[in-house]
Amino acid sequence: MGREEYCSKINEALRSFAIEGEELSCVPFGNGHINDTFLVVTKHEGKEKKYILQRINHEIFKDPAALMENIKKVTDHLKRAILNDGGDIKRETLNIIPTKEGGAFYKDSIGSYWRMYDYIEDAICLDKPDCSKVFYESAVAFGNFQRRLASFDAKLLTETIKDFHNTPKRFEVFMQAVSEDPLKRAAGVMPEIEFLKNRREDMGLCMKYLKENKIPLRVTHNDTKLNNIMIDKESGRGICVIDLDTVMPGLSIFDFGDSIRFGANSAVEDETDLGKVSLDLELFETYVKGFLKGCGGALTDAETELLPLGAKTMTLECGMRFLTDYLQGDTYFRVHREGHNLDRCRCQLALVKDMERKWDKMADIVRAYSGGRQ
Ligand code: ADP
Ligand code: GN1
Ligand code: MG
Repeated sequence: MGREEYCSKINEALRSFAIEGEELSCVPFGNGHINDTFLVVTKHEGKEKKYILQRINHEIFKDPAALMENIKKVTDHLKRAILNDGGDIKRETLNIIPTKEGGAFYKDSIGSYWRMYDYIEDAICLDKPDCSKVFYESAVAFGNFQRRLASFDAKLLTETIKDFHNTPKRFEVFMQAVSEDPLKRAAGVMPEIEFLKNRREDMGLCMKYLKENKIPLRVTHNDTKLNNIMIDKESGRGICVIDLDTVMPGLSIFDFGDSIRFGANSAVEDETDLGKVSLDLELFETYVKGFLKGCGGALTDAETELLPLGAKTMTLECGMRFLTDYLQGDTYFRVHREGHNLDRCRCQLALVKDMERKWDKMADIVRAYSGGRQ
């Protein structure tokens, strides 16, 4: 779609939502890899008001109506829990702006799906923690999120992406991409392919433990990157968990693990200087402490013990997903440069290597905070 056509679709979408005031601007916003996000500013009764407008990626989320139904149910549940905790429902969860007809999304004339949220004021999103307090607070917030959803009936949710964190299934898809190799890229990434093949068994362990009922299936976020949480500018607290597209039944250790993969890396997710990539053990410890506190004793002993494995599995899985996308021609994750997915993959694999070096220390840290000693 050309720029002009895209702008006309944005305007069509904007006209369909029940927003207050006259639109002043609408600009691309945030660093998400999946949806198209815009910051919309309007003027209402002399005051500026901000909204988030998003075009839902319906190549990836095949049933946006069911997805929005999930978000409606989850945010309604969260609002009750937040009120119970004495919190502020305007700032501590996403608030859907309805269309003028009362719907949760708008389908435009070419079949794209749009939604709007209230903009969460005086809060920021980070791609790297700027201090350990921020990371601690994000851990508490993701832990709280899990605790607040513990009483939510998982059967009410549609699986928005099938087998999202089914790592063995992801491995099969990866191997298929290697054998089909549509862009003839596999020859250039043999060390990465071998690295992943050598860890096939390790990366299937969490799903094996789930099958054997060693760990429970819960309602989880499934995409717990630091930039999926809003940090209050004044207090530095993790005020609101956002990006609820993948809230589905899942593993607590994967929510923990994805946060570690992203936020406890001493480098950014797409760092090309692999010498800078390492697991920051202080940040790891900080997150363990905050997450266990937020979960409020809800995790079983087995889940707690498996936190390091959750971190390693999410890092391997994410590296494998980036490589799969690179082999398939960069059709899933938004890329900003040639070889971007390969850079992201190499960074994840370097982080896995460092986790393997620090494995005993990771286990010691978790042990020190388990048993309610946080
Ligand atoms: P994606 O699925 O593409 O990652 P997100 O829902 O995470 O999309 O949104 C992308 C970015 O937009 C976030 O990282 C955040 O910076 C910003 N954002 C999203 N929702 C809000 C909101 N309600 N208020 C303020 N900023 C938001
Ligand atoms: C995507 O949507 P975003 O940018 O928060 C992806 C996650 C990956 C992440 C890697 C729906 O997250 O699973 O871990 O990129 N989301 C989806 O940065 O695939
Ligand atoms: Mg996001």
